[in-house]
Amino acid sequence: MKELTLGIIKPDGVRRNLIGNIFSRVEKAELKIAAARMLKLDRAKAEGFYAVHKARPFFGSLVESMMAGNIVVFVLSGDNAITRWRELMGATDPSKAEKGTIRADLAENIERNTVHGSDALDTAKREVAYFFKEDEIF
Ligand code: IDP
Ligand code: MG
Repeated sequence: MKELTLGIIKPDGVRRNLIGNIFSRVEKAELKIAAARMLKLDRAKAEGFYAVHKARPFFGSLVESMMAGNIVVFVLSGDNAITRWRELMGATDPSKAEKGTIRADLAENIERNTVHGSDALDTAKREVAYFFKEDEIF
């Protein structure tokens, strides 16, 4: 099934010049970049994005790390794009992620883990709409 999913290159990834490396992996996997933009999150926007994690002990620190610098938000489209992008990313904790995944190869630690990806159809819908209008997605 053709899906849209939201990806983010987090501040640690942008700061370490990894945009091209990450987009190159996306292209090699034959996912289509249907929208992309660089921006910096303010506190309200970062907290709103991660609202599901509000009760977690790491929430405050996660929000700070997402506000620490520029990010690149993008939409991927393709068959099973949600799962395929999660597979490219690897597990949340880079020390547990499979070799060859973005997080295993590039991430700094479990919090500054370089990339985000939506985890299901409903969250993908919400997250894509959180950053992009329909007429910005190609
Ligand atoms: P995901 O990004 O792989 O979907 P989630 O469980 O949704 O992982 O967590 C969202 C983000 O919160 C993670 O990408 C990571 O930046 C941060 N995070 C998750 N678990 C921890 C933790 O145990 N310590 C610190 N940060 C965490
Ligand atoms: Mg998640």
